[in-house]
Amino acid sequence: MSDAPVIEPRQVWPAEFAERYRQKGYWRGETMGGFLRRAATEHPDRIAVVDPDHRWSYGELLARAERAAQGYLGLGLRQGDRVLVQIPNIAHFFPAVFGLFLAGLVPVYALPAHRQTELVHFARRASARALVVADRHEGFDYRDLAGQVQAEVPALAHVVVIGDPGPWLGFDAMPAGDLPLPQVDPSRVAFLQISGGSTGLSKLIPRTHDDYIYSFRASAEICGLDGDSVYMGALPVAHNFPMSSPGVMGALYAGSRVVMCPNPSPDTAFSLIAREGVTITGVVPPLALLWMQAAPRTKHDISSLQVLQVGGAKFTPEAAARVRPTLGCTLQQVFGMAEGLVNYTRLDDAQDIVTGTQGRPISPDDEVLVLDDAGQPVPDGQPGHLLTRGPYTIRAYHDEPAADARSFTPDGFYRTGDIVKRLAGGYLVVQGRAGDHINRAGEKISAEEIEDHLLAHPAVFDAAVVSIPDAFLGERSCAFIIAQPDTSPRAPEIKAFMRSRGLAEFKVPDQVVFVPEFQTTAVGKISRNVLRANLRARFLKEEERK
Ligand code: OOB
Repeated sequence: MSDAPVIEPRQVWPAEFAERYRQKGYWRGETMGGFLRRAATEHPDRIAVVDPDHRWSYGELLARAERAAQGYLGLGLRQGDRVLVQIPNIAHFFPAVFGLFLAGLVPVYALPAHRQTELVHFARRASARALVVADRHEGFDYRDLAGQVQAEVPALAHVVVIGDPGPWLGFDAMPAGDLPLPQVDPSRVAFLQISGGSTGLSKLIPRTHDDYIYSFRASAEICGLDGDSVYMGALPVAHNFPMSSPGVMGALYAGSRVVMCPNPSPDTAFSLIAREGVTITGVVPPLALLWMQAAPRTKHDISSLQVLQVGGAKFTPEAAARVRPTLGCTLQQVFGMAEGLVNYTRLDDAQDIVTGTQGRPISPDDEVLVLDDAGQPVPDGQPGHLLTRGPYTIRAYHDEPAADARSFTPDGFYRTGDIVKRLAGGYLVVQGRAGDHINRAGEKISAEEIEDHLLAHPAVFDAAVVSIPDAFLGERSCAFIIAQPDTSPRAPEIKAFMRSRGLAEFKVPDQVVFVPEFQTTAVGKISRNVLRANLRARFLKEEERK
């Protein structure tokens, strides 16, 4: 066991805010486990969750979640304990996480793309006591990864595997106890989600039952979900967008059907849309481009699709205008963040709003500031820094005092790092990022995190990672490297080295460029972000000349 002090996740709004959010009916005192119980009582026989191999009613889903809750308690896990989960888009995602909620346990959501380095960081940060994974998915064996993680974090006392457990404990073989399930406080932290990690390593985001349920209940209303809707999880559902905007949770809350799509390739996704009559799903811009390209030639009937949500990264107005003609459905742009604030274009908005903006906030109590560099409000239509606070935006990260001091103002506004323009009616147009991160097809990469890994290579003297505009990915990553004297590393070697560091594949630089030096100013040292900006500018100029 490590000796690091265990810090309990908490998320607290000042009393006058909490009171207002309750009084206005945003926070209703429901819990994640509680809403599933209600849904299973109200419509037990309605289909809740489908994947290519399973089809469970709300009643069956609840029964499976209750069994899992007993199993977790039977292992000795106790209310408030954190459990790292890395589960791809399969039906078992739901009994696994609702089992945790019912047992008062706190899931920590890793993405399927995360590897050893990331998982070890999350497990340590959260002081997790168990890890729940699927056996294999899309050719990758998560049991091997679990072993590597547990070897580094022995405090992870249990590894539970959905499917063939190999050397671990099977999800269905957890000891069934008959302990009473605990009362869960809706104002407490329900789970920890992963931040995009704008600087350094990803931070953990504590969301409460009250605030999160408000965000997906209101989202489900905005998206018109009801008992006839069929929501497909195409992106990995551990991510905030497909989880709660309105995502799988909003769909279950509204009594809709959830279809889990194992991978978002047009063929897999279109065949599930046709088979299950999917009415709404969400994708990142590069996937929207792929789907639009594939749609005219598909043999699948995708006419059930009414709404395609696109978010996570900027969708160009030109691409946005092609959604209805090619896919025959309404586009909804979604601009959100795991820290809270989510904006939607509304389904009845005028076409220029839908194609030209990233929507407006969910809540009348979402406070939005657009400020200049000096912290003064800019007029509508001018670009500025987006800050926000509200009934589902966090006031602090989990155990990150230094990041909190940077990311939140003293009066509780979250500095999103996004540069936006606000238009009449509160609609926002995303212009870019203030900080140094790369938004690669919706996956956020911190330049600093990647530079630290590059510097660990013996032939790397210095490294700077920047985003380069990319027609398909939106942005790709480019690592500028100064080699150590008398060494001549090559790009494939650097990429292989990065893979060997146990990182998610999307963090391996797309491009590696060796340079003799980083130009500094006459004064000498310049800040990393100025350096990155200069490198990017020079690179783009040279590309243009070619
Ligand atoms: C979503 O959440 P995260 O936490 O992975 O990333 C948040 C960041 C935003 O700060 C912004 O920089 C970027 O992703 N972003 C967009 C965008 N949606 C997100 N940039 C331009 N246009 C958009 N439509 O990505 C997320 C969470 C909930 C719903 C939707 C997206």
